Amino acid sequence: SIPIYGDKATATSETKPLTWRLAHYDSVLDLATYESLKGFEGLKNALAKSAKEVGNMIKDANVRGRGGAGFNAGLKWTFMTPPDGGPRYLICNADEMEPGTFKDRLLMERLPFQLIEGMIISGYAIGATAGYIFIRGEYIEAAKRLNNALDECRAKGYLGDNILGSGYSFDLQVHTGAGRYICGEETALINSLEGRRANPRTKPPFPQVSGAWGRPTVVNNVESLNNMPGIMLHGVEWYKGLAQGKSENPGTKIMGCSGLVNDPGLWELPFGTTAREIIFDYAKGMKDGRKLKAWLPGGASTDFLTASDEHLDLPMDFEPIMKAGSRLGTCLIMVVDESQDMVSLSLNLQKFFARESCGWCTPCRDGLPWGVKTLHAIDTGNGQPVDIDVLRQLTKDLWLGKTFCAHAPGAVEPLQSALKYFLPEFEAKIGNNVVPEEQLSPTGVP
Ligand code: L3W
Repeated sequence: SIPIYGDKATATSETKPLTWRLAHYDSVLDLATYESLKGFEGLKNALAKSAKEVGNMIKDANVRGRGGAGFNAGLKWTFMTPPDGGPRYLICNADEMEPGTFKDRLLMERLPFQLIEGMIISGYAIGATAGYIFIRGEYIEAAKRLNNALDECRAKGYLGDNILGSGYSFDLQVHTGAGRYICGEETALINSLEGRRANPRTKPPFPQVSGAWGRPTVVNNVESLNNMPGIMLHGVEWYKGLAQGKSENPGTKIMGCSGLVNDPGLWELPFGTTAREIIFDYAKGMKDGRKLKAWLPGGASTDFLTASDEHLDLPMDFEPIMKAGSRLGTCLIMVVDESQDMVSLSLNLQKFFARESCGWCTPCRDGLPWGVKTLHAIDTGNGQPVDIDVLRQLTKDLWLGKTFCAHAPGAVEPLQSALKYFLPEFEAKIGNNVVPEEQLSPTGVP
């Protein structure tokens, strides 16, 4: 059982809006219990306002996307083509497959009604005629619980025609994916939902203009959508205050830690909580006296940071982590201890990303397996000094703007930072002098 809650006395709808119900119940799986815990009160407040007012509130609240990119969710909604009488869609991106990330699963398994309430509020604001929860195929229990919750909501008039007499009609469907990481990329997700191969599409047009079946579509992450009921319940100013002066970014974030720590888990915390607090206070430090060597801030597609004070005291927040050379990503830290070998670890991660490439663009399709081969050679004692340069060049050739989507650039983030901070480990496995960077030609070859 993964801890996600605070203690009953301090976890209230105003202090831990995403998880406070879990301080009282292990999970809330029936509608009556959810309703007894302020469930659907946020929706009722929303339906009493105009769709435009609700949209403006969410935009002002600056709910930065919790899937990894941090884009203002309410601002994204404003890019939608205005209603023309045709269908418009809201999609929840529940294809959580980022290594080390398990926050959306917990939210869906334990609080399915909160996501549904968030989606009805969001659907109302954007004038969506239908909604889909695109869920990772392996999340069988979460999908089952969501479907049960949807049935109860339909029976009680929270979904379907004329919701609670408001005149707004909307229904939701759970769509299970078939287990591909690329389906988390919003346009690949849309292709998959339509029954096509999950290749990303060109942006622009963004989905808000031409999304599912060519119609205006918004794609938001599970955790982002879980924020909406609280905002409609307590207001925008309250939401901004949740940062407790630690951050310019409002609201709370499900932060987490996994790896060889004493107490891995998830905690709902204000942006700006430091990595040190998460690893050593919340996760209770390294297991069995192990020594921290490196950590990934938010999933495997972010850059490694180190055990230096400078890095450990970084606020877990979009801008400071970016400034330090990494990305906040999903904000679920993965720790690496001194006994772990950065070459083998890099190989393991690159294998995952190479396997998950959709194969659509050449740099990603061919480049990622090349990295795997090179790392495998180094890891098995068959590396050449030039391999370091090959890997470095690869991280440059697979960077943003050179590939079709963010998959390959994300994939090379842990590799480029492993080379930056832990080069001696690679050199030791090669066992020869490495050609200095200044002696390389512009192509990276000595
Ligand atoms: C209209 C513009 N809309 C951006 C919208 C866009 C999208 C959102 C974010 O990648 C990252 C990736 C993973 N007009 C717009 C606009 N939008 N500009 O804003 O867009 P973007 O392009 O910044 O990011 P993205 O393609 O959505 C997401 C990283 O997240 N990641 C992966 C997480 C994985 C999970 C999971 O398994 N569930 O969350 C972790 O860091 O690498 O870089 O909606 O349409 N001008």
